[in-house]
Amino acid sequence: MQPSSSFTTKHVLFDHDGGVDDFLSLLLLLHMPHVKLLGVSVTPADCYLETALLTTHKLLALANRPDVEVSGGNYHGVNAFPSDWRAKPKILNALPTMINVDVDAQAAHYDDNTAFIIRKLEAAPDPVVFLMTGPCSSLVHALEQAPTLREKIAEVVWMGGAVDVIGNVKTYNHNGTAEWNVFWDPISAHKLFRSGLPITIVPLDATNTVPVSFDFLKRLATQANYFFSNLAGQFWATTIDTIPAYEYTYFMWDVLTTSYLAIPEAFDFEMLELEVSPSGPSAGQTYRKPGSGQWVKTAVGVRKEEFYEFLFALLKQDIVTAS
Ligand code: AGV
Ligand code: CA
Repeated sequence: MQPSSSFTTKHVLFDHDGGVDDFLSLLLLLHMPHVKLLGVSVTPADCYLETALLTTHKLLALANRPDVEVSGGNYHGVNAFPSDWRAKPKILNALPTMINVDVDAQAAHYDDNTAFIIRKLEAAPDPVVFLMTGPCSSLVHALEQAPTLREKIAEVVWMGGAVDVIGNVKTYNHNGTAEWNVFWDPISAHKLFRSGLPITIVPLDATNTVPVSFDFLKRLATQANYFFSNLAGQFWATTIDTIPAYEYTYFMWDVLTTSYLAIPEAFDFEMLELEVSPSGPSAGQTYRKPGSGQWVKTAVGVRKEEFYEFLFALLKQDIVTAS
């Protein structure tokens, strides 16, 4: 299914953390006709920042969108991602389609994405959708510095949380209830869920239903004559080595979350009152707190076929020559 062109334009600020599905999310955003991408901020969480900035710039170059500004963050959360996960997306820059894409050497410099977010929100003509496919620290820190800019945010859309399912953090001193994007900086997440901002989350409750499967990749490969289907297939292939352990299986976490911007009607939502544990063995857990939590629009399911058809159709579009 194609995204409906009758949608009004959405101004989107995108904050990602450099995982493979974060980059697939960037590809999707660049294909959505109703999305005006105002900027990309990279939080150095599930990645190494230099590599992630390079990949971001290479993808923008391939999509002929070097005009989209990019900024990296310099805050590091309290619970670091495992090094092997952070190093994994380095493969992306070595793929034949990516390795010779020339980007400015400046692309890999350290930066202050908090100032960047503030500047972009100030400049936005209308309230924006703030899409986060990594931890929420950058947004929370930006709003702490410039609280009035919350008026410039129409909706926060976040891949984060595990409400009625177990988490995907498996590490020392933790009871397994948290999802990684929340766990990386549970203190910021705790603040976000007390901010009163309009928040939509796509937690593991929804993403667990969409693992990256061989069947999906096989079908995508049948349309590999389309440039971006081919590229996306190469990206996804790098994630497949971890099946079948649950904690290590690659799901369409960020891809599903980003698709919400185009096919909201394919999702089932519940309004839930939620809170986040800021510390302790359950740090980063997103739990129900009836009566005193923050109301959060929570994705609890998706019509899978609709979602997959949407991906197949979108990745057939050619944006290489678009200006
Ligand atoms: O918890 C899901 C988040 C998503 O934003 N990330 C990966 C996605 O980009 C962390 C994560 C959980 N399990 C992982 C993760 C795994 N097996 N490999 C890499 N990252
Ligand atoms: Ca991510």
